[in-house]
Amino acid sequence: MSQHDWRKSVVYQIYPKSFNDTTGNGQGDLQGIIEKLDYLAFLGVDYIWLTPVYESPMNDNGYDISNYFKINEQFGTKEDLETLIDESHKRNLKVMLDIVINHTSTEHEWFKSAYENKESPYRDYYFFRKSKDGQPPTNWESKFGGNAWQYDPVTDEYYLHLFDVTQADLNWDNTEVRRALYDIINYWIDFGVDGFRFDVINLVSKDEFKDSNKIGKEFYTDGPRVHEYLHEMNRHTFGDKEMMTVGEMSSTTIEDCIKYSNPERQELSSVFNFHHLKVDYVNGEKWTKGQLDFQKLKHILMEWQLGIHQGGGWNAIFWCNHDQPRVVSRFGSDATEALREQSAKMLATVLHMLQGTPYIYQGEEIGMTNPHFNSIDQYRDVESTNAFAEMKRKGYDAATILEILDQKSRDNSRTPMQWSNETNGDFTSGTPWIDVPDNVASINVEAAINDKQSVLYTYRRLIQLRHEYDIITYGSIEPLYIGHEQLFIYNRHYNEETWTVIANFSQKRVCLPEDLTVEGEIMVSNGELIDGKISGFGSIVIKRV
Ligand code: TEU
Repeated sequence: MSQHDWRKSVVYQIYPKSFNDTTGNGQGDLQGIIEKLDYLAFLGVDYIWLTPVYESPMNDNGYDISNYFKINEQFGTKEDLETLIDESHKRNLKVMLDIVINHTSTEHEWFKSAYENKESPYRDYYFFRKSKDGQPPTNWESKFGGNAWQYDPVTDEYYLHLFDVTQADLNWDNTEVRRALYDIINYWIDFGVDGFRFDVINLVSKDEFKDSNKIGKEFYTDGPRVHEYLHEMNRHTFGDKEMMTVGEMSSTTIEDCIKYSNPERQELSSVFNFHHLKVDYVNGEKWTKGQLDFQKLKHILMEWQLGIHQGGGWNAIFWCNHDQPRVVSRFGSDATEALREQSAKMLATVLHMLQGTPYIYQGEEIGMTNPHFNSIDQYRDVESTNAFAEMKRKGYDAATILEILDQKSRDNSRTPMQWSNETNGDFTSGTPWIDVPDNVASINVEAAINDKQSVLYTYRRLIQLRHEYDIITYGSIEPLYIGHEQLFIYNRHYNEETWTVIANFSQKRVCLPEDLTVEGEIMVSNGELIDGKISGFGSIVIKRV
């Protein structure tokens, strides 16, 4: 396989609003990203993915787009983005943009024309439907709480919004809509970007509008025409170009993800799924205080690794993104500095030795933690504030709600990037739009660069290994001792070679299984192996000789 095969790449996700502010307005910007490209080149990643930077009222931090051809002034200008792309390319970094086309903002021209006007040529760009016996057309729930239909009083109809009320779902069954969306993608291809991340792209084909006995997911997830649409999109846009694409797939299946990402089908290059991150939900409910179900985590990850490998698809692999709490606080421990360091390294190793394209979310590479906010006033995210109101309505006491938010809120990952131990972590010279965690004094990029034993150097090493050894990209996977209560162990096989990955998910020393030998060359490790025991949150990767 070629040196330049995109499958050997590692992606770094940037949430521009929280990355680096150069204007002092408390919010990050494109110039701020440009300033930090040398750092990303030092880390060694191949791609950066920017979450949406288009014009937007920012009710959902840019996932509510009002103009796909304009850059949000808060982030800068088109020239800034051009410079960002050029400067990235000089450093061998490629740039992916986020494409949000399941819905537009209700501030988008199309929606503004369609709303309160049945005769608008854009009315059929969205889903406007009549009420059912004075009730919304269906009982589907919005992913951000409440019914998924909003009333339009002038026309006496409702429009569908699977997310916030200001994010109206687009009608992909209308060929004109699809054509308009392909124009957007082609515009950014011509602009010079190298790839795309497609937001909730498996929700674009809606089935019948019928009541559900759950929340409605079955009527729009991996819907009836979704594969046809993605194939069509591929053919009309990036399909024959050298572009890496990844689709964000909500509540999907292995079977569908093979279809989305098997190259023969010409849909997308790779897929994100979230099943392995729902392992601390109680009875499948996000807004609960749960604990990691370690067996479930291993089983889900392995099922997806094996299934996608066999079906010729391709996984995007990740622990963190802008919607998820920090993994070190979540599946590791941030109780002490030593536990944080060890568990962050162990989690990095387990993930980066899997097959697929690894994504690193800004700050993960230095082991950033959840901020542990203790007041609702510190939260900004619309989903979190809605959930807070909903839990209050249900009678939860404030302390319990705060504990749940501390564990589950999307704001856990949206706090500013911690660059140094200066005021506000040197993220801004002004007042940050969301608080900087107290631990910025010790957890920051500057400190991490100066300490060769830091989490940062483990990430660097893991990226280098992927670039150097084909087994990590192409090798098959073999789960071992899957029922073990503390250890996550697997082999990778490629040609005649075998690598073994051993990771301890507990704080305590744990005995290795008796018949597991540790002979071979150690490729990366944290912690120690003494008398057949592996240290708390230790991990080791052995190349068998
Ligand atoms: O997220 C889709 C999505 O369903 C989730 O990750 C969601 O945030 C979570 O289920 C809530 O519990 C994407 C974006 O990543 C997210 O930031 C946007 O808010 C959402 O789409 C709407 O565009």
